[in-house]
Amino acid sequence: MSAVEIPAGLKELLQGYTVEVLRRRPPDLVEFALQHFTQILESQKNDQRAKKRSARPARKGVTFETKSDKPNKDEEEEDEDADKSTTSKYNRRVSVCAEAYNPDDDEDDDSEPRVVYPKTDEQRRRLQDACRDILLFKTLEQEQFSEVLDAMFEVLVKPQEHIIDQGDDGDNFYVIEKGVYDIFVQKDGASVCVGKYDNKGSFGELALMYNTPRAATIVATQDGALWGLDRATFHRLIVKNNAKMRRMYEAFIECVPLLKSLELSERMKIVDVLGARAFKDGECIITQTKAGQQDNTEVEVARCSRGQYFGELALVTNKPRAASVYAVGETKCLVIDIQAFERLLGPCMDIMKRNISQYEDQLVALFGSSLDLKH
Ligand code: 1OR
Repeated sequence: MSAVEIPAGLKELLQGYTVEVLRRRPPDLVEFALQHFTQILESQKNDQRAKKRSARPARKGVTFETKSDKPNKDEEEEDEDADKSTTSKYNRRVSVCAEAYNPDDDEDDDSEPRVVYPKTDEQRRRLQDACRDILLFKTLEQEQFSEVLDAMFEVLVKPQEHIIDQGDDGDNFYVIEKGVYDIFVQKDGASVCVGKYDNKGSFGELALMYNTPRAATIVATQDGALWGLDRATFHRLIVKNNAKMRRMYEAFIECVPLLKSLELSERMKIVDVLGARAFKDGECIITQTKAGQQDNTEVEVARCSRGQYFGELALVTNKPRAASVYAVGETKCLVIDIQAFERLLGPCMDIMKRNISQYEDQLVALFGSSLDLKH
């Protein structure tokens, strides 16, 4: 028979419980045990948090500098600006008021100091790659995006390292460059793994957007690399910009005929997934699939303008792109990816199909022959 190993601390835990039972003589031993051990757990957690706050490891390879047109801003403003040194980036905020952040309270936008972490070309390239598909960055203009990249700092993490702990105040937003990260959420007093990030994506936006405690715990499962963005810059560039763009897109979507058949709530969901892309005069936006085609001359068959749409045909029919689309002048398009298209535009499918029949009529008129676009 193998010897049974008694886990360290078990004796003390049970002794402590027994002493408390004898002292207080509770009527329900199980319920008392629950209270007693929950209290111990909570105080352990608080200790760990306090330790973490005071001894957060300095992150590698980053230096910090701030740029501002008006460096002497009022001291009573947000404490983010209080200590901008190399260590401040990972400090936890001590307190957060429960008030939700209002993106319209931006009277002092220009006086916010600009945060810049200098980067090598190689770091910037890696950062740009990691940020390419981050939804929250999609509506940024080039200049703002560049400012966000300037402000991001590299965070190297080790296996089992907690990047975020549920219940803490939000300090940074994180974009994943590499590594796998488990997501834990407290359920009935236990920490449950509810998902993971696998080498891509971002997390930590909720607490910063809504001024709430962290909603989940994020733990690295292997060596990883993240890019952090501090709370103040996240507010200034992402939250405010997204609120502004959202208002603009909401107004725009209201006047897109195709989307009129959607419920208001459905239209709002579309706003959540829109990305913006700008094209230069003559730039190709969609390329016709030319397999087996003999004649390469292109003929303009239609021109779309504000409020109209293109690119749906191949998605509806699951067929190759039937036409090329070029920008006429400087243009800006709102883009919906295929997953969101399928998920959210179902109710518009009939209208799209009806319009596809009109393409066929147009083609007959132009070329005198019918192309079966729908089947
Ligand atoms: P945060 O600032 O609250 C924790 O810090 C982050 O974990 C959070 O932002 C999200 O970016 C990320 N529920 C809440 N937060 C989540 C979840 C999540 N998943 C990732 N985060 N759920 C899991 C969904 C698979 C819901 C659990 C009930």
